[in-house]
Formats: sequence, C-alpha cells, structure tokens
Amino acid sequence: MSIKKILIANRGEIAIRVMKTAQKMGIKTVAIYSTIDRNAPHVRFADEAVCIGDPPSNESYLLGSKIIKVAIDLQVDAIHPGYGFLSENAAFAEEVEQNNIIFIGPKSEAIKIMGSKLAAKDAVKDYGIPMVPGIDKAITDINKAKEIGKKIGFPILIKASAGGGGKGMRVVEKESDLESQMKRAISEATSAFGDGSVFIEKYVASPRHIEIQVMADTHGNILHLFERECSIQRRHQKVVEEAPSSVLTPELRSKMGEAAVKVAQACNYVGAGTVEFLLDENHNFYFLEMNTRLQVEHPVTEFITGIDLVELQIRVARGEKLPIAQKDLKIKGHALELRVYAEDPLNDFLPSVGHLDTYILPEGKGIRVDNGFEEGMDIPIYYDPMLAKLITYGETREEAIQLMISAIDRYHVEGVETTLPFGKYVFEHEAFRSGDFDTHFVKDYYSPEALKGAKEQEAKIAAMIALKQYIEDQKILRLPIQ
Ligand code: MV4
Repeated sequence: MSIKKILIANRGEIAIRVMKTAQKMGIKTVAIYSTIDRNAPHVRFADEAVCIGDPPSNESYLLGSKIIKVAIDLQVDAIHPGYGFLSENAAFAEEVEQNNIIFIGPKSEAIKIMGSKLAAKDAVKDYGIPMVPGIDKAITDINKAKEIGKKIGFPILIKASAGGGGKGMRVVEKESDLESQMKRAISEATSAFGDGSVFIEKYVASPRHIEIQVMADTHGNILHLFERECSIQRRHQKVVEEAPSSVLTPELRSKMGEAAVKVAQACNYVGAGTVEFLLDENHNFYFLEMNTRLQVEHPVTEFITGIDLVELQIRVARGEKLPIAQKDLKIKGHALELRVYAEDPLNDFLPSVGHLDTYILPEGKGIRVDNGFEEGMDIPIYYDPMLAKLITYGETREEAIQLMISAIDRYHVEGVETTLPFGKYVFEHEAFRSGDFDTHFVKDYYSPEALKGAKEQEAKIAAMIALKQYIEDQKILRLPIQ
C-alpha cells in the first residue's frame, strides 16, 4: 500500500504535528477547516486545504461523511484523525475504509470494544490482566448492588460503561448512599451517552494515573514504549505529564508494559494506542481503559525513546512491519509536558478566549513547543482552548524541570490568561519535585491564593536583585570621585 497524500481531519497543534511528519516522509497533506479557522496556521501549513463548514464542530470537524467526500475528491490515500473530534468514532473509521481510504488508526472493531468499559473488561478477561475488584456486567438491581458493595467493601465507585475520562463516575462512601447515587449515575449516563449501563468497582482512594504507549503493526507485532505519568490533572483534564514516571521500577515497568501489550492483543489492535492504569499506594496496578488514538501527551514518549510516533503510525498504516524490537527500546533521559490552555488559573480555569496580542515561544536545545497559534490571532470559542504544549527534555528529571521553568519564563503571552503560571507553580512545588504526588495533587496543593503568593514572592526577589545591582552600580560610579 502506498500513501502519497494524507488528509488531516483535525485542527490546531495536532494537525500541524501530523503534517510535519508527513512532510518529512515526502507525503502531501490536505487540511480541512471551518470558516473561523480560514487563516489558522494548520491551513497554511498544508499543501491543500478545504473549508468544510461553519465554526461549530458538529457543522465542520465532526462531519465525517463530508470529510470523506473531500478526501475522495482530492484523491487522498489516508486520513489521520488526530485526537478528539472523529478519532475514536468507530462508524467514521469504518466509513473511511469502506471508501478505500486508509484510516490511520485501529480497526473500527477495536475502537468499538474500547469505547465501552464493559466490553473492554470482557475482551481482556482471559489475558490475566490485573483489574480493580468489581463487576464486569451492567447492574440495575439495587439489592444486588448492595450485596456487591458489602462484598468488595466501601467506598465503591459507580462508573458508566459508555463513560471514560471520568465522566459519569460516582463515589459511594456507605451503603445508605448507594440507592440514590446509583439512580443518579444511571440517569446521568442515559442523558449523557444514551446508554444507562453502569458497573461497580472498589474505589482506589489515592491512585496515580500511569499509562503505557503501545504500537502494533498488521503482522502481529506489538511494542510498548514505556509509561507516561499523568496524575497531575484537574477535573479529569490533564495539565502536566512526564516520562518516565519517578515511581516505576524496571520490574514494574516491564510488568505493566506486558499487560498493556496483552490488552492490545485482546482487541487485535493496530497502530498507536494507550493503555491506562491506576497505580495504588502499594504499587499494585489495575487496567482502566484503552484510548484508541494518538494522545495529546505523546511527545514525552517521543523524547525518551527517540521515536517519531506519527511516522510509525503511517508506516504500520501502509502495511509495514514495525522496524524495531522490544529489546532494542531503551528509555533515555526525562521529558515533561505542560499543556498551555487559554484558561485563567486565578478564576477557576475559566476559558480566557480573546486576542493574542503577544505570542512569543521559547526556543532552545531540549525545548519543543507543539503549537497551533500565532500572534495577532483570535482564539475561537468553539473548540478546546489548548494553545500549545510545552515539552522539555533533559538527561535527568531535575534538568528537565529546570529547563521547563526557564522555558515558561520565556513564553510570552499577552491578551489572554494561560495555564503557564499554574504550570510554573506545579514544577516548583515540593510535592512535584520529590515525585511524591497522586491524582489529587491539584485539589491538595493548588489554590489561586497559593499561585498569587508564589508570584508576589517572585516579584520581591526580582526587586531585591535589582536593588542589589543598583547599589553595586552606585558604588562603582562613585569610586572615581573619591
Ligand atoms: C477510578 C478511580 C478510583 N478507583 N477507578 C477517572 C478517569 C477514568 N479513566 C477512571 N478514573 C478513575 N477511576 C477506581 N476503581 C479514580 C479515577 C480517577 C482518576 C483516574 C485517573 C486520573 C485522574 C483521576 C482523577 C479522579 C479519579
């Protein structure tokens, strides 16, 4: 199979990220865009670009059939969906293939299985993968639920099968809360996903969120590319990611990697995927779910492995064998990522959309900015407010952290508030630096007051340094007079 032209069914930084690798491989690119994105960088970056509709996603970037029609008209060989939008839409993947276009991702069957938490549990059940104690069938009977609660012990967690990313979850502390919480969970799941199936798991109180990158070809080879630590998130939105995790031993890393490969095997996976695990205080790990797309945080894995994941995606999509073996993969160095959102960390992270009056990116060795914006642009209200990802790499974790802090200082944005100062607060925080944190980091350690305090402290230090320098200068100037 040959791929000469790829349509990127996405926008922003990820569209550009995919186009860069396509360009490197001598493959032509087609951008799609909504009317509000007509001057966006991803449109100019592509060899060809087609407007597909009005700003709202469901009138543009989510119009699968229309996008496929564009691909056919422009004689595109393959479609890369990026993340979000249509990337985990099984029907879209199927329609792409039915039109003899390569979908750069897994088969729609794998997307379908992993889109349902219960189907995923069912698919992996014979593979010996550790899972949180709980049930693997939808439950509606409240008495049965109480029995299960007693058996596994409270607190328990009610989850929606169609959920994921934390949507439709409810913690139940005691039996007397179970009935009302279950009713609520079912009705929420029904209205949010059109599927009221819920199930029950033991609640792991203070987990770390660790995920494993996998990559599979069409010849039965599956690799894992180690872990990403993604515990620093707020309301299920990741903000900081890193690789490797500072808590995994080589043994645990191998075990989790092998489990992730088995999950991929269980659904005949092809392409890049991510297997999510929870890690409890005793370093037991449990399979949570699999994301069947290239993830936002993939660059940290690229830094520590030296592998271009988009290149591998394209190569396996055109039928090539994976060019490396597991034993040849090694972790080198340490990488960090900060998601730069146009959100105000001092105002409950509300979207701070507006005009980018100043937009200057940091540069240098070990710094990568995957960016989708430029100075003078308006940030559209219609889409995710992530402007860019700031990624740093060092030989050690400490080096990557220092580089990250200096890169944040050299990232200049005016016109909108961003998560840059919040990121700096995280990277300077003792809990982060020591590596001793879990998914509650933001709730436990962050408040707008703490961030303001850190800023004031910094301003004081800057003033003191300036004053000291002023006094020194005065001394020098006075010398010749004496
Ligand atoms: C859990 C859990 C505790 N116990 N399952 C949240 C997102 C979804 N992928 C699963 N999630 C969780 N599942 C059990 N049995 C805690 C979470 C969770 C979480 C997981 C990963 C990253 C951040 C999180 C924040 C809150 C809760």
